[in-house]
Amino acid sequence: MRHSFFCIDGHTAGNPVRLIVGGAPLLKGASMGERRQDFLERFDWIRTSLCFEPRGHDMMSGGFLYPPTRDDADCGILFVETSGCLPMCGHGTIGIVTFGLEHGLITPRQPGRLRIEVPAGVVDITYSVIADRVSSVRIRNIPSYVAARAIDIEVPDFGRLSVDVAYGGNYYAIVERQGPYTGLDQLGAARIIELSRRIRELIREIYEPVHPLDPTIRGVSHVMWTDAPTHEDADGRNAVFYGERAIDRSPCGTGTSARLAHLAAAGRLKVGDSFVHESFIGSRFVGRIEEQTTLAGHPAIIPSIEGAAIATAFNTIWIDRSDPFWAGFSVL
Ligand code: PYC
Repeated sequence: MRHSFFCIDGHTAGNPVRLIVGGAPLLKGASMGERRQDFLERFDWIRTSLCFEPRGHDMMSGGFLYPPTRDDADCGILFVETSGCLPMCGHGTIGIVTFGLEHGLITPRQPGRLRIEVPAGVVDITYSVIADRVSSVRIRNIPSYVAARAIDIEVPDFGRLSVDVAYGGNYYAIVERQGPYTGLDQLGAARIIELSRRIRELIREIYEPVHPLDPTIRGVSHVMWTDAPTHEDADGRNAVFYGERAIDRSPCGTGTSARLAHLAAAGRLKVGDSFVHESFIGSRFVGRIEEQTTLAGHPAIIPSIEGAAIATAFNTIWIDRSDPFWAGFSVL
């Protein structure tokens, strides 16, 4: 049996985005959060087939557009990635909105504005168009907060680290320069991946953050290493690890949101401040603290992230059950 998925492929600030236009399964659920659970229970093979090798790779990420479950939203997004179905994905939203608008798949009620339902909540979008191309997308993201501070871990073959955990749509272990960590370039990509996997495991053994309003969102999934910027116009640089072998090529939208909450909680940024975040490959998002708020009693912020995406291909992918690798694989 052959399943066909028509996709628009592209990237946001260098990180892949695969918008799966044709072949989305019908999902049960009264919210995008419930539909995410249904997808994970019944259709996760679609994610693994389209994201892992041989049809994808370690960084593959994307999503489906769905009709929203609420009247005040223009559309819904379900994210798929090598690491799972994320509650929210910033670079993915920028890409999906860009490709969706450029190809007539999303019709805004008000030009330049969209309201999108994602599993983590509702995000408001503003975007600019130049000559039929979406030139930038700004996401006003969900409430972001610091979940834990100063978790001490001993990382074998590296040293002792004190790590904070913050939420920006996913839970991030944030590692700032300290002791054995002297900067991204000193570590290099292969070592960042190796250490991040260990750090995530060590944190998972002792601490599990749970979203105060949605217990299906839980656990540290991503590790963010922070550093000084290399570009004059940037305020900080990061390497965000996800899945089993990926470093985000973009500055990471939910990671930037978590970092903004982290810096605000430490008094290093305040409402109205911008923070230009540089990725491991030098691409940039502009983050901003829009508002101070609370999330079930936790001090929180509403961050926004702005970036741009480029479509690179139409891609019809077949999944044929007679292919021994129909469900995808990953080499660790
Ligand atoms: O942009 O939010 C993001 C993201 C999550 C994982 C990779 N990118």
